[in-house]
Amino acid sequence: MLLKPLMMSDTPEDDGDASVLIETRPHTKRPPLYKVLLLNDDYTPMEFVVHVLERFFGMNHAQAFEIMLTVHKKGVAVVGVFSHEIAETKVGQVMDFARRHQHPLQCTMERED
Ligand code: TYC
Repeated sequence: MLLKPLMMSDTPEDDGDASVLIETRPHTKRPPLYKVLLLNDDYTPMEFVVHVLERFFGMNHAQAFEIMLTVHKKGVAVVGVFSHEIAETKVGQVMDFARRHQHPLQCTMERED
């Protein structure tokens, strides 16, 4: 919210555009973050999912295998949290890579609360 400081000369008519605006909001509003989710399916090979997690999410093999198994067992897992632009890029990269290899792997994003 922007407030114009009250001046001695302030009147309803004195509303000039030379006045100083003061930012009164106490905290800077941070942009929202987005969870990138990987979904299970019955056909994508486990090794392919592990490779995706290593390639696009910077996980080591053990981390990638663990997350892949979580998705396999639970149906979905968060594989990273990013700005909107980075999350969109990751989702696009995974979806393109899966399609190029003819696997039905699905990746989506969801705004964090
Ligand atoms: N369920 C798959 C299988 O049994 C493996 C898999 C894991 C697929 C994670 C997708 O996001 C996924 N081959």
